[in-house]
Amino acid sequence: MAKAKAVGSARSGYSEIALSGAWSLTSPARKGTFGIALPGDVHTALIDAGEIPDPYFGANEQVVMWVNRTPWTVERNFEAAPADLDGYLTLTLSEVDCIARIFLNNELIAETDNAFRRYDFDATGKVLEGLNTLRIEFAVTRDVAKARAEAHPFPIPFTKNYLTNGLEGVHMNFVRKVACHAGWDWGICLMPTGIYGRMAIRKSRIARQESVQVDQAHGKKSVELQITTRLFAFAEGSVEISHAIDGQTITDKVVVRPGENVLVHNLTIKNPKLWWPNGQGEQPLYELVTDLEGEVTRRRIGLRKLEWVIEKDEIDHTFKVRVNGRDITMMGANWIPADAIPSRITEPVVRDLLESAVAANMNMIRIWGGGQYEPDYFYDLCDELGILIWQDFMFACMSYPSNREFLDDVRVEVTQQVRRLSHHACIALWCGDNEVIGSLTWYDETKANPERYLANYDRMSSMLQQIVEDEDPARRFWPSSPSLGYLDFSDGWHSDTRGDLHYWDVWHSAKSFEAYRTVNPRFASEFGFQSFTSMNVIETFTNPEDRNPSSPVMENHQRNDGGNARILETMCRYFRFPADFEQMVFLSQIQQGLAIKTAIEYWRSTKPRCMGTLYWQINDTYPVASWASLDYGGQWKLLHYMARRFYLPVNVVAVPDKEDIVLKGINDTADKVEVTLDVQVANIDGKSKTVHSKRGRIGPNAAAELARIPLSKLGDGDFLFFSWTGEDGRSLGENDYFPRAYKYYDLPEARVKATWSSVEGAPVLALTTDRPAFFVTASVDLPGHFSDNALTLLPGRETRLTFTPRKGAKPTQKALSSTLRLRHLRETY
Ligand code: BMA
Repeated sequence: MAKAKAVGSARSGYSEIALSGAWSLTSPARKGTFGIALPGDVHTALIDAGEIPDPYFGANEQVVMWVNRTPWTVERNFEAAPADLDGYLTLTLSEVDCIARIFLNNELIAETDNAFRRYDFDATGKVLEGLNTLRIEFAVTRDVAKARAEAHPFPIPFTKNYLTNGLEGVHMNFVRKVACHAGWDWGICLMPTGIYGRMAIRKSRIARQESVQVDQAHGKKSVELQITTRLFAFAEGSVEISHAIDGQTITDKVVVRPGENVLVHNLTIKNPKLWWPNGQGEQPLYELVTDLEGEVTRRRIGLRKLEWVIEKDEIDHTFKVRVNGRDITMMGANWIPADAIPSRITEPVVRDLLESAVAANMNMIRIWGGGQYEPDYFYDLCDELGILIWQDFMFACMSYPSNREFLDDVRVEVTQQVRRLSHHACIALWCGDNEVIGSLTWYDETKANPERYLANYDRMSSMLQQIVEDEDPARRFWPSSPSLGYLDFSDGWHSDTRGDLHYWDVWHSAKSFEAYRTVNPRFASEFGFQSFTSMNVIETFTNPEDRNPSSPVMENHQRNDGGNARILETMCRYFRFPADFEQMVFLSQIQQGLAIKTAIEYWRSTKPRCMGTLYWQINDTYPVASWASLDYGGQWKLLHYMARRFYLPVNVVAVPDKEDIVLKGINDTADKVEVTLDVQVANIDGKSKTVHSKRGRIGPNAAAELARIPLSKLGDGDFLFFSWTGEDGRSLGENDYFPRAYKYYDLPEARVKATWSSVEGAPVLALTTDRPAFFVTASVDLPGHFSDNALTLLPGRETRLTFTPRKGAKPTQKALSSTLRLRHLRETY
């Protein structure tokens, strides 16, 4: 029997019996008892017990599908000492996934229904001295969802986004659970069951903490903090609470009454050290310690004034972020849950992914509405790393019910989430949903009765808006992504004068990459292009005979109908066809990088019109062909290397303009910059001539034309190669531009040479070439990433790369050298 550990001290009045740890797992429908670690999920327990194979391998998705059609029960014993019981008890369970009945000592004491909520059940008088048994019985979510959908007065279609590979589909709009658990157009369908959040029995003398929120009002040299604490009191009485921050402590004795009590305290921080997004300044954090009679919570507060500026301008309306008075262009990507198997979402995994975002010069991540509200450590990491968060509420791509019961449940969910997260400096925007407005035009049912579904939509949307206005008035609510504004239900996939844009015509409608330059978004919050996941990742889920783009296994690991064909067909448009499977995988990543580079370089160059680009998507939930720039597991695909360059704060990009190629300087810093731009017309035979070499100036936070090269200067086999240096002569970057598709160039068979050396003990890889070589990419079979990749190498120049191993790893020079692999475009055919 597991013995529960009590925390807190008897004197303080607060203590906890932790319920995390070893539980047993059974099913009324199956034989056997297994162990399960909670917080955790059933799939992980069954994998560990050898009951199911790796769901990510081959086509095992269907092999393990029975798991989510089975009801599961978890159970454990715990002991309570007299000291654990001399107060009021709360059973706190959060992220219970999903519909469950909770039995304490065989008595049904509570039910859960919503994986996005924290449940606090009164367990006073129900926990016995000595041995207790807690049992949680989970229903089969898909069956409950179906029954609810059938009982609803009119049909509400669920998203068909994930119905590839013969999947049955789940009415995910009738249950509050991570929508992509049922699969998505990049996601496996596992429909996991489990508990992923806090699990404890909390003993309070009279009251417990519910939430602590911190509002900031910025003055000239000080910040006023308003700390709003919600307590739940079981009885009337007096309690003592304190808040300590920056060397100041407020202690207050208050009389509480049964139910919710709201306390407000004010503090002034003088000479505040301001928090800035990545690339704009530091991220100082002040620790706020709240102590309610021994129940201690800690929050880290970044002091910054954040505004989302939506104002009329000569185009239509701005859509931009202003931090501490400075307009800042958002650069980043969309985030989906870090793994399809919830137990695998851990702090180190998430930290690694977010650090890769920062390494690619990103300053914003959008947490997409078909995934989850992320755990506390996610937002702590973003505060620490300077990543702003566009936070969707969890609704995506379909209509949801708007009856009283559903809205009441969502009201609690969203109120709790806003109260949990609002103190974080990183949260920039609350957004109602992902693509729900647009989805009204996707389904036969919604198209046949648009008034009904629009009215249904507005009930939820207006409730979400009111919650944000009431709970976090300093932050903006944005109705949907994409949206054109308040009560504006027009097409956010093409209008580019206001609001945020999802531009999908290049991937989903097979338009050319140049089509990205036909739209001029104010803020592009989604656009993407797929590639295959890297070869070493493909090897983890295939047998050698599966390594073919139209094999059943590769098609199973492509969840967007026709996706592999789209990748291959696009290759025919831009490249010569690759020689074999491995080269095709590599070329697919070149192609993906090129598509997104085309979009982002152009949109950034239109600044201040466009003040944000978030490509779809940064991560994967399992190994799959997708739009992600990081492989499942965190390895950098070529797009991620290219993102680091196209998101450079001081960048120079080529934009075709009729008969010219315009070289535009982009400056995202708050100071003006002077760069010396050197432009060469280079030929694939290795010859080049300088056509421009001049100093140019780019104002603070601006884009400016630095040079204009007539296209007529470029003959057959020519391309532009340009580099720029700062005032101190230091190289700031290099870039190139091919006026025609690569397939039209007779690329030479370049021999790229790599030499390792050691600089201050760190391994450095020097690359040279005898002829021009493109998208030169070094890789090693070790976790980590190079300082750069997907490089253009010209003869007579040396490019040096360093390798950053993942935390904790210390690769030997031998391991680096023996696993080094170089690839480049010419080698693919
Ligand atoms: C979007 C997203 C997701 C989807 C992606 C790719 O618009 O919101 O629903 O995965 O497109 O199709």
